[in-house]
Amino acid sequence: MTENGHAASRRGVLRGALAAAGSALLTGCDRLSQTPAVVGVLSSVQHLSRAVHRGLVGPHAMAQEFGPEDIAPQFRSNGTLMPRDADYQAHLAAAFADYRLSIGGLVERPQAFTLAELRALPSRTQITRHDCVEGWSCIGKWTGVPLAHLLGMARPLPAARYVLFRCYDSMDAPAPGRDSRYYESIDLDEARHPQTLVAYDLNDRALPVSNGAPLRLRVERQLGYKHAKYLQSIELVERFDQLRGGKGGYWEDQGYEWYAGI
Ligand SMILES: Nc1nc2c(c(=O)[nH]1)N[C@H]1C(S)=C(S)[C@@H](COP(=O)(O)O)O[C@H]1N2
Ligand SMILES: [Mo]
Repeated sequence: MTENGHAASRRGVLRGALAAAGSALLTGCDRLSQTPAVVGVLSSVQHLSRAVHRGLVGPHAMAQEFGPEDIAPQFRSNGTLMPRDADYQAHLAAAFADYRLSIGGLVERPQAFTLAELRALPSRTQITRHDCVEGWSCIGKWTGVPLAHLLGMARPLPAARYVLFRCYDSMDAPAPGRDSRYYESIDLDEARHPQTLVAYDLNDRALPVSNGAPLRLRVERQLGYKHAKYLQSIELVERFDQLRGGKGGYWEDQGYEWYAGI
C-alpha cells in the first residue's frame, strides 16, 4: 500500500471509530477506549502526518460542530488542574485583574491584552469534541477570540513560521535551572484556521481553573494535548528546535507527535 493509501485507511478507521463512539454515547464524556480501533490508533499516538492530513482534508477543513443537546453536563479536565506556580497563584488570587496576554516575538506590533480587552474583540462560539490520546472525548461549547484576529493585530513578520504558547503550569516540582512549564506550538495555517481560538468561556461561563483559566487554546483539528491551558504568552517564532526539548511542546518532548491531526 502506498504511504497515502495506508494513512488514508488508518484515518478512515479512526474517523469511523470516533463516529461510532459519538453516536453510541451521545452525552457526556465518553470513553473511546471501548472502541478497539481507537485504542490502537490513539494509544500508540499514531495519527496523520501533516503533509498527508493537509493533502486529504486541505488546510481549510472544519472540525465537526455539534448541537447544544450534545454538550456534556460537566466538561472533563485532564493534566494540570490547578497550577502550583506562584505567579499563577497570585493572578488567581487577584481574579486575573493584572493578567495580560502578550503576543510577541517575530511580529511588527507586539500586543498585550487584558481579559476585558479580549472580550471586547470579535468572538466565535463553537461546540466541538475534544479527543484526548488517553482514550476519552468530551463535547463542550467554547467562546473566544479567533487567533487569526489577534495575529492580524500583531502582524507576523515574514520570518515567522510557528506560534508558540507558553503556559503557567510547571509539570514537575520546581528545580533550579529546570523549566518544566507546559508549552505548545502550531504552524500558521493551524493558527489562522477559523476554529482556532484563544478561549475564555466554557459552556457560557468563564473558564474554570481546571480547564485552563483565564485563557486556553482551542485548536479543534488536533488532539487534546495541543490545546494549551493557562496561557501566559504567545510568541511568533521561526523555529523551536533550540527551545526546551526541541520538539515544540511539553508532550512532544516526551515523544508525542508534534502534528496531532485528527
Ligand atoms: N497548560 C496545560 N495545558 C494542557 C494540559 C496541561 O496539563 N497543562 N493538558 C493537555 C491535555 S493532555 C488535554 S487532554 C487537555 C485537557 O483539557 P481539559 O482539562 O479542559 O479537559 O489539555 C491539554 N492542555
Ligand atoms: Mo490529553
